[in-house]
Amino acid sequence: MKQTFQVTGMTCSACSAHVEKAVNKLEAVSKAEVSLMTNSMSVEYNADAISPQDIIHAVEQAGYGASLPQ
Ligand code: 9UX
Repeated sequence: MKQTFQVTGMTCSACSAHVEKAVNKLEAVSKAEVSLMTNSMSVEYNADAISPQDIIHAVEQAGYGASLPQ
């Protein structure tokens, strides 16, 4: 499935690359695209294998914040 997240804590373009890399590293993720402009991230992943919380955790492990859109 495809899910959009809000991302916090990114200030430069290397930040967005870090977040993208951390999420793309997850086995169940086929594509993660981060936008620094809109502080958002689009993720295509296998929902049978991981949950949005797992993706949020990966972002947090990389030193940033993520949440589902309000
Ligand atoms: Mo840029 Mo982001 O120098 O954690 S990589 S601020």
